[in-house]
Amino acid sequence: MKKFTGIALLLLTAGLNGFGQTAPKPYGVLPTQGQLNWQETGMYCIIHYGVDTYTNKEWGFGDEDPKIFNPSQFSALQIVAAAKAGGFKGVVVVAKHHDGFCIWPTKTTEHNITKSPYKNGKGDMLKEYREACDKLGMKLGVYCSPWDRNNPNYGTAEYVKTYRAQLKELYTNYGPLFISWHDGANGGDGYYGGKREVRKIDRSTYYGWDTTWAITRKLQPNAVLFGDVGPDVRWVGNEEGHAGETCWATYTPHAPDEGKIPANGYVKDYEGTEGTRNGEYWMPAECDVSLRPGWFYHKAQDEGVKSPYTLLDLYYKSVGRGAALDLGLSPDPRGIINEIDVKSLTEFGNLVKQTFAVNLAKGATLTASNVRGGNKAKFGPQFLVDDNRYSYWATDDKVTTPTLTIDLHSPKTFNVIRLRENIKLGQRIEAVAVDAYVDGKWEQIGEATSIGGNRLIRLTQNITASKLRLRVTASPVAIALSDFGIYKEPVHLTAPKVSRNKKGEVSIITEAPVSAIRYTLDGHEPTSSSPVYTKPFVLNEGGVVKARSFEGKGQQSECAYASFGYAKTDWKVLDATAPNEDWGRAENAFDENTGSLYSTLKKESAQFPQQISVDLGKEQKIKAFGYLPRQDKQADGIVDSYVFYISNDGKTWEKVASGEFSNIKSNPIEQPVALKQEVKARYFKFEAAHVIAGNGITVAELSVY
Ligand code: FUL
Repeated sequence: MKKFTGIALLLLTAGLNGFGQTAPKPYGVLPTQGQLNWQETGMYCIIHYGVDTYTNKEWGFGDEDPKIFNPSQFSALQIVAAAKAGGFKGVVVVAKHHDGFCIWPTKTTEHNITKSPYKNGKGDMLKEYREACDKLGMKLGVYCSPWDRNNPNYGTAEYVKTYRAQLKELYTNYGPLFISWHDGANGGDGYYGGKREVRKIDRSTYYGWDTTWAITRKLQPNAVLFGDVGPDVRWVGNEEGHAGETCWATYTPHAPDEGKIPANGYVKDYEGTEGTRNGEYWMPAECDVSLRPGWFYHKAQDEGVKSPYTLLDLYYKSVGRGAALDLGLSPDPRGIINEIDVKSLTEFGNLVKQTFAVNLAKGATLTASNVRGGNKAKFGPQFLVDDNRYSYWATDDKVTTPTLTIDLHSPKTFNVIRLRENIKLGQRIEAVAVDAYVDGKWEQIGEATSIGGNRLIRLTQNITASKLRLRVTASPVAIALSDFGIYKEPVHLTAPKVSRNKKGEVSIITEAPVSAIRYTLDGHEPTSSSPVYTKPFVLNEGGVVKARSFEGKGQQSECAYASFGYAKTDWKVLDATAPNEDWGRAENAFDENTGSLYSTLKKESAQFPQQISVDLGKEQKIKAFGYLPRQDKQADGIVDSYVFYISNDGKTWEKVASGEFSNIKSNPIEQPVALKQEVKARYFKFEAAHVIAGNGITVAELSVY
C-alpha cells in the first residue's frame, strides 16, 4: 500500500509537471522590479527650463548671471498637468543643465536659484515639482548634468565630489524618484569660474560611475538609472524619438575603441537603437525627443511644435517597439508650457486614449495549437485578453512556433495589433506574423520581430475581418505571451508636404488624392475658404507656407508648415575650401536638396577654419541665416563652431555673427542664427572653425532669411 502510494504520488507529480504545473524556465537576463515599473510607466516628459530659456540657447556657457532667471508665472502644476494631459505618467526635471545653474537651493555651488530674483531667492523649483506630481498622481525623476560649464573645478576629482553631493541632495530632499537621468554630453569648453578654456575628461573613468550609481541605489532604491550605458535603461542612440524596427530589451554596450570600458558619452551609441539579442544586460531603450525642435524654449520655434499625429507616429516607433517615450517639454520665459504646446499634447493624449480604449479582441474565442501541459486553466490563451501584463499563454518546452486563431464572431475593423510577452520570464519571441481570413482564405496582414514588453504593429490600412491568426515564427524556447489586442485609430486625413526647388517654386503634395489642398502665405492656418492649391508657385523672397488637406464633410488634416529663406536661383559660389570629390561640390550647399552635400572631408588631417562664400546675385536684406547639417546620420564634417560674414564687394568682409551650434551631434536639425540687427549685403561667408568629427566640413544646406 505504502509502495503503491509512493509510485502514485510520483506519477502524479511527474504528470502534473509534464502536463503543465511548472512555468517555463526564464530565458536569458531578466528585468528587475524597478525596470518592470519603468516598462509600465512607458511615457514621461523631460522638462528643460533654466538660464537657457532666457538666453535663447541650447547649451549655456556657464557664465550666465542668475539675475536673468526671473519667471513671471512659473507653475510646476501647469507644467505637470500639460504632461498629464498628453497621457504621460511622469516628469524628469532638469535640475541642472550643462550651464551648471541649479534650480534648487543647493549647498554645493553659489550658482543657483537663491541668487535669482525668483521668490526673492527663496524659491525651490524641485519642491514645487514634487508637490505638483503628488497632487496629480505623476511620477518624478531628475536630470543633473554631469558636465558643468560653470564649475571652476570641472575636470578635477574635487568636482566629482560636488556632482555626487548634488545627486545626494536631489535624492534625499524630494521624495521617491522613478528615474535618475545621466547625460552623455561631457567635457569641452566652458566658463569654468572665469577660466574660459577647454576641459577634456576621460569619459570611461572620470565620474567613477560605479561609485556614483551606488549612491542612487542606496538613496533611491526604486529609481532606474538612465544613461548611454544604462545600467537600467539605455539611450536609444538618437534624439528623434524612435527605436529600431527590431529592438531588444537586452544590450551589451561597447566602447568606440577596442578594449576600453564603455561609459556615458563613450559608447557605440548607434548600437543602442536595436540593442543586442541575448545581450549581457536587461537594459531596454528610452527614446528622448523634444516636442519642439530644440530642448529649450525658443520663440522662433513656435511653429515647429510637433503635431498630435507626428507624436502618435513617434509613439508607435518608441512605446510600440518596447522602448519608453521621453518627450521634451520646454516651459517658455513665463515659466509655463506655451498654449501651442499644450494644445498639441492634449490632442495627442486624446488620440492615444481613443485608439486604445477598446480591445476589439475581447470576447473572441481563442484557440491555441498548443497549451503547456494541456493545462488551460493555468496557461491557456484566455490570458491574452485580460488586463494583466504578466498572466500568459505558454506552450510546452518543445513547442516554439505555435499558432493561435482568434474568432471575433463578427467582422471587426482595426489597424493596430498589440502583443506583449510576460517579460518576467525574459524576452523570448523573435518573430511573429498575423493573418486575416478574408474572402475565404488566410492572408498575412502584418509581422513583427522582438516582441518583449510591448509591441504595436500599425497597419498601413484598415482591415475588416472576423477571424485572425497569430503565428509565432521564431522563438528559441517555449513562448510566454501575455497580451493580444486589436485596435482602431480614429480616421484622419494626412497633412500635405511642402517643398521648394532651386528655382524658388513651391510644391504642395499629398500621398493620396484629396478633394482640396488649401494654403496661406500670411502665417494664418488655412481654413475652408483659403485659396486652393492648383500648381507650383514661386516664392522668391521666402516666407511661411501653411497648408492643409480637405475632404468631404468638413474633414481637414493637421496644418503643414514650412519656412523658406530667399530663393537660391541666382546664387553662385564665390570661393570655397576645395571639395574632396565630385559629389561634394560646393553648389550642393544651396541646391534645396537636403540629401546632397558640400563636403571637404579627406583622409589626412585638415586645416581650419574652412569656408564657403556665396554671391546672392543681388543685394538682399538679411536678418538671419541657417545651417542644415547632413541628414544621413553620419557625424563627419558637422560644424559646431562658426563665424558668419557679409560683404558688398566680395573682398572685404564684416563679421556679423559667431558662436557654437550646441547639441548638433545628438540633434542635427537646421541651426537658425538671428543676426543682432538686419544687414544689407550681396555676399555672405560661412566659416567653420571646428567640426564634431572628421577632417573637413559637410553642409547639407545654407539659407539666408
Ligand atoms: C543631451 C543634452 O546635451 C541636451 O542639451 C539635452 O539635455 C538632451 C536631453 O540630452 O545630451
